[in-house]
Amino acid sequence: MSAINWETVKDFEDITYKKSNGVARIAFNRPDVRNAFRPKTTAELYQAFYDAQEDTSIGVVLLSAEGPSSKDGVHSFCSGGDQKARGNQGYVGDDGMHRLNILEVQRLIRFMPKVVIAVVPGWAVGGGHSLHVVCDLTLASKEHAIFKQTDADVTSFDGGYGSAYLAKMVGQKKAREIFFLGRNYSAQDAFDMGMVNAVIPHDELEDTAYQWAQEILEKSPMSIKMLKFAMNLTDDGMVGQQVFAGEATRLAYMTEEAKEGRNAFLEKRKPNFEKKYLP
Ligand code: S0N
Repeated sequence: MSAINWETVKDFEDITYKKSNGVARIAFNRPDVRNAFRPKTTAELYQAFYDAQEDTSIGVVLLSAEGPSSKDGVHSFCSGGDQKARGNQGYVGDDGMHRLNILEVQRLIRFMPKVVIAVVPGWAVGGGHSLHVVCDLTLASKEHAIFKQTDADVTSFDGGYGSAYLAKMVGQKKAREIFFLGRNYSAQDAFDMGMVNAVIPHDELEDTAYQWAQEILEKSPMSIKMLKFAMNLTDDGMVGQQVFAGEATRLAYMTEEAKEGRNAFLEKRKPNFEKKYLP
C-alpha cells in the first residue's frame, strides 16, 4: 500500500487529478475501454495539465492511469482515440463537434516548463502510445505494460510526435517496424529500444514514479526547464526556438540593462545604458 498522501484537486469524469508534495498525478479513468480517450477526456486532460502548469508548487506531472478493468482485470495506460466516438472528421463530443484535440494535449505536455513522466501500467496503444512518446520520461510495468501501434489498422494515424519523433527516439528502422507491423512490445523490449527509461515491478510502479519526481524536484527548476526546452528545440523548429528564446528574454528582463530600458520609456527619457560590452 502506497504511503503517498494524494489530495484530489477536482472531480472529473474521465480522469482523476491529484497532487502531493510538488507532484501532480493525472490519470486516465476509463479502464473498461482500455482508457481510450473521447473529447470529454481530452478536454479534462487539457484542463488538468494547464492547472499543473500554472501551479507554482508543482514541478513534475505524472501521466498515469486508473485500473484495472472491472470487466476482465486487464491493466491499461491508454488505447488512444475512442473509436466509438470517432466520426467522419474527428472525435465527436457532447456538442456534436468533430475534434482532434488530443494534439493540443500533446503540445501542452511538450511545451510545459515542467517534467512530465508517463507511468505505463498496461496497454499503451495508438494515440496512447503517442502520448507516452511525447512525455519527457516513461516508466513501465514489468509484468503488464504492452506497447503497440494500431494507427495503421484503424486509419487514425499520428504523423507528428507519435511517429516522426518516435523515429528520432528509437531509430528509423524500429519506428517503421512499430508502425508498419503493429506488433506487441513488452516493457523490456521498449526499454531496449530506448523509449522507456525503466522497467519497474508492477506493484512498485506508482511509488517509483513519485520517487523519480522527488529526485527531479531537488534540482534547480530553471535548469530543468531550460534543459527540457533545449532538448526540444532541435526537433521543434521555429516554435522550439520561440519557446527557448522566450525564456532567454525572461532572463534578460532580470538585468539592470532591461530595467533601464523599461524605466526610461516609462519616464519619457533616453535610456542610459552603461555601455558595458561584456566579453
Ligand atoms: C488496446 C487493445 C490492444 C487491447 O486488446 P484487448 O486486451 O484484447 O481488449 P479488447 O477486448 O480489444 O478491448 C476491451 C474493451 O475496450 C474497448 N476498447 C479498447 N480500445 C478502444 C478504443 N480505442 N476505442 C474504443 N473502445 C476501445 C473494446 O471495444 C472493448 O470493449 P467491449 O468490452 O465493450 O467490447 C485493443 O483494445 C485495441 O487494439 N484497441 C484499439 C486501439 C486503437 O486502434 N486506437 C486508435 C488508434 N488511433 C489513435 O489513437 C489516433 C490518435 C489520435 O487521436 C490522433 C492522432 C494524430 C492526429 C489526430 C488524432 C485524432 O484523431 O485526434
